[in-house]
Amino acid sequence: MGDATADSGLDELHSAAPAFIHTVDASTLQLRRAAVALAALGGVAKVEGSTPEKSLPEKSQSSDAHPHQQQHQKEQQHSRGAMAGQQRYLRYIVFALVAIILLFFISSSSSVPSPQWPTTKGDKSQSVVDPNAPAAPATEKESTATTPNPGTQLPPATAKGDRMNATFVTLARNSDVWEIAESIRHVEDRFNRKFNYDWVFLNDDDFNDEFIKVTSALVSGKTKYGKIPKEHWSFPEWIDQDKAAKVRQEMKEKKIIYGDSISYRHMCRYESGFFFRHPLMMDYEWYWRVEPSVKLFCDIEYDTFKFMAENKKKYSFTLSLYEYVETIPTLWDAVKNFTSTYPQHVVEGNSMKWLSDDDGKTYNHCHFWSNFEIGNLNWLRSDAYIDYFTSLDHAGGFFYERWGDAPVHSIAAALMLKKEEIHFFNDIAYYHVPFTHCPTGEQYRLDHKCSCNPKDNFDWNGYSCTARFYEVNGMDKPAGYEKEQ
Ligand SMILES: Nc1nc2c(ncn2[C@@H]2O[C@H](COP(=O)(O)OP(=O)(O)OP(=O)(O)O)[C@@H](O)[C@H]2O)c(=O)[nH]1
Ligand SMILES: [Mg+2]
Repeated sequence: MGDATADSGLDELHSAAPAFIHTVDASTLQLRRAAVALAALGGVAKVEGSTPEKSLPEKSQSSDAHPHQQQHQKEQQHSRGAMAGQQRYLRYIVFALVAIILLFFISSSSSVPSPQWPTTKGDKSQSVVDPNAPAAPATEKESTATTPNPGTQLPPATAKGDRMNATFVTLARNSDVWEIAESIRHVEDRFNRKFNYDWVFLNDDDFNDEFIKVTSALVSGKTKYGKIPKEHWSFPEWIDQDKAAKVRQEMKEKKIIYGDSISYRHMCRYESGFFFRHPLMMDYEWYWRVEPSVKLFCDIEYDTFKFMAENKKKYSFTLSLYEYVETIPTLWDAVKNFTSTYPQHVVEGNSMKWLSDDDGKTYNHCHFWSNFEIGNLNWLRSDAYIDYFTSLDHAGGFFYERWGDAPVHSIAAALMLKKEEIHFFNDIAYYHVPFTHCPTGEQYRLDHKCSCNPKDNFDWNGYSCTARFYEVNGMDKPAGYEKEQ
């Protein structure tokens, strides 16, 4: 009986239900069915507990009344019974409606998803909302969560015109990821976001997923990741291992920086003779070398690669200084051996005066600091440069001493390029620990939103070779340089 009552009650109520009830979904309807069943049961309980007759007021029902009166009483009783039935029906409806409305609100509030608050760490979709959370990795960018920082795409390049066949290049270990991330941000913010040049990363090991994920998210151009072939990162067969090990021990005792490091030596040799020959680099004509933890302090508004090409430059620098003599005691002898074997590779109008105070007899140790370089890859791939590197490599100084790629590149540029082919980028404000190049000239610094302190500029310091570069090239030093000496 209960089921039938509930169902019939439901049918009655359904037909009388307000329109909004028809708009709810199936699960809500289930709940509402239960509510109606309850309401109907409530109605039945009421019927069983108090009959309609008993609920009506007791009037005289004497049998000796006038027949008309009896009829009247009958009619009254009949109409009272009908009224009682209507009132009862109305009560059921009201009771059931109240129950439905109550249950509807209860079920609604529990079936609508509650707002999620960003308190749970480790939940991907929430961590991007957490203002204290670390930067969202690439996979989190795919989250559908709305965040207050939705700009996940790098803005399009704004500089008009063609691009050069050029790339940034970085030699790095996986452990350098955060230091190179910092450098990339500087380069992108000050220059590359406007040009979107590619970036090649080279490593003697495989790059891991984190390195690739972090760096590719930061670079506006294409990123490419290459592994260095073993033969470019190992001891050549002509190197005497015992002799090399003895040197490392001696340099360690003398506390020469990186003096006992094998990997540093492989790195210097690789940067001197191989990076420009890596298959990934073969696609390009121009490169800009970037190391971990470097900074750019001023906006660069023009295409530096195009500048190099249009002005017939092949090599460039921002900082120059004297090399640590202990690391290159026989380098100049090896260079002289090369120039006497290949005199055709030494060009007229070169920068020998920048390298030597006595026409080439001795080396003054000036070099361009090669952690920053913008240069021409075809020059490094030329016979002249390859003969030069091969000659030095056979002399063994990368392992028997600790020749750096900076003096190796610098001597090559100074002897095998015309002096006009080497460019000093006064306008590229640059830092690599511990030296700063901050452009001389206040108006330039203001116009290009520079953030370096001119007092930190190394150029006019006695340990810099940049003043000598100006003199050798017959250039006027920038106005105001005296104040920075
Ligand atoms: N893959 C790889 N890269 C290296 C290794 N050693 C150095 N490098 C990279 O080679 C470049 C020069 O190394 P650095 O350690 O910066 O050498 P540095 O500039 O003389 O010395 P710092 O003052 O320490 O910067 C950087 O881009 C390094 O990330 C190595 O063993 N493997
Ligand atoms: Mg470095």
